[in-house]
Amino acid sequence: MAHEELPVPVLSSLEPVYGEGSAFEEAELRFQALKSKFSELFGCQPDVFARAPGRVNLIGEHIDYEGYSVLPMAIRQDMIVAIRKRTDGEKVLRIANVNEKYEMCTYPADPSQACLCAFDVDLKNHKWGHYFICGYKGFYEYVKLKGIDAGEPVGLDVLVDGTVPTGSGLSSSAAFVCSSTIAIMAVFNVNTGISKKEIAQLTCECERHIGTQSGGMDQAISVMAKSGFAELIDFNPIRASDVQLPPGGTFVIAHSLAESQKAVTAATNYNNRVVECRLAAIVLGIKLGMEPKEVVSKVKTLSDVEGLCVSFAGNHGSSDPLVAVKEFLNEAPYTAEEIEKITEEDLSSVFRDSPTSLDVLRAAKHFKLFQRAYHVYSEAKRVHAFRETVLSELSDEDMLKRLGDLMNDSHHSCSVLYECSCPELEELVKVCRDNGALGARLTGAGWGGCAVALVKEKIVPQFILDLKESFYRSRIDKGIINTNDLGLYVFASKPSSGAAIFKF
Ligand code: NG1
Repeated sequence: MAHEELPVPVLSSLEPVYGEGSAFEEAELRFQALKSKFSELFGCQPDVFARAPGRVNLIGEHIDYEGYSVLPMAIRQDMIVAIRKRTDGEKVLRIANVNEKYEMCTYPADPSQACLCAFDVDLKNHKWGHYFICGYKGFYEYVKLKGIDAGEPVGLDVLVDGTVPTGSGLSSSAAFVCSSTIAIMAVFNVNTGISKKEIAQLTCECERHIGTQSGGMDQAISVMAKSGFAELIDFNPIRASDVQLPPGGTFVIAHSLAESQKAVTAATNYNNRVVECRLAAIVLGIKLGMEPKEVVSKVKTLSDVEGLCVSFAGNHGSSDPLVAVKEFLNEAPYTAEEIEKITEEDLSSVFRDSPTSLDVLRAAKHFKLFQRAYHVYSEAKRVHAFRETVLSELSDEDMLKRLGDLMNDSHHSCSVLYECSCPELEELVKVCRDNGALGARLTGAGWGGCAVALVKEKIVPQFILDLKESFYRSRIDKGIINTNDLGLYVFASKPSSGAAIFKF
């Protein structure tokens, strides 16, 4: 059976996920600490645990929500959710964190209140516990849709332990939503018979409750990852294909120390780009002959009009959708009025069913359609070039060099065309390249967070030392970070395994 058709594994020991040696010992200590904190807080032991990893995206940025394939790998840093059903009849969810910086959050257990917005995920008052509620709301929507009887809602006690740095582009949010959703499914015994593929889709929809128009990459890799492999993730339908990375190269992840709060900045950053891509697709569709009314109702993403762009390119001796982008989209930013002349409809009416898109329209002064479409179509091609390079007959040396070049091109496009970089990331990427990386790029949504660098394995220790000197030293001196914490901000990473349920 294909890997994505299997259910999330239910394990009774930690080895299959954490391996042996020091990683295993560390995990054992973590689980013990989690159990004792749980009983200290709630007076009993958890019924079950679920873990889901963060990820680093190697290539394919800001294209998952446009329907294009991406190529991430899971990292060892993860989120563990310990959970039990309350037996005292109190219909309250108590969500605590081992890190005391995060205060305990409480919510009513009755899912119907979610529909009445009594505990609708409240963006104006963003709390860390909302990510658990994303999973909770999504779970109840799912069982209702599938006609599954999950029983009467009961109170839940939940304790969370995360090692994925937050706001870092390593998907702490998806690791949290996935581990929460899977823990809820496991505690209500509805996890058996549900494939990883279905859980990946469900958790993507769950995370949208936080208000970002998520594409699905993070949840897909967190649920479907396999130890030792990066994965090419396709969408519609979701599918994961193993990608064996060439020997001799290591991915080093380094934090720019600029934190990006994706949910809070959604209207000007993440969701803004989703809206700009939709507008670019709509304008292309109309310019390529579709009726404005038809385009507005049918065209959601740039992949929806790729066929038309390719046909147009075909008439000009090419198969590249960028030919149409260059012909039909202006490089100068568009005002809303300019786009409305083309769509023959108000933008607020085009997006009337999407409150988070209406927030974008209110915040935006103009829309850069040429640049966003150019990035998406070219980045989609780079993902396939990356995969083909890995499968090619090139020598390991040449292969690594080519992969590094593709990563550099991806960064350039993210920085210049998609404008999702920031000064700290620009400096860090340059420092990585100056210190011998074959390629380096921002990873994840950007606007802060981490860079990923491809480095020859034999120079990794020296590379990390050089990075410490040339990027982190001045920040340590300014007191921004502590020398002892450096290992949290810069580390080499191997592809780790996907989500799991633990019942001991
Ligand atoms: P981060 O912010 O790195 O978790 C986000 C999206 C992805 C993808 C990337 C950009 C969520 C949960 N994740 O990742 O789906 O669009 O940005 O490639 O919204």
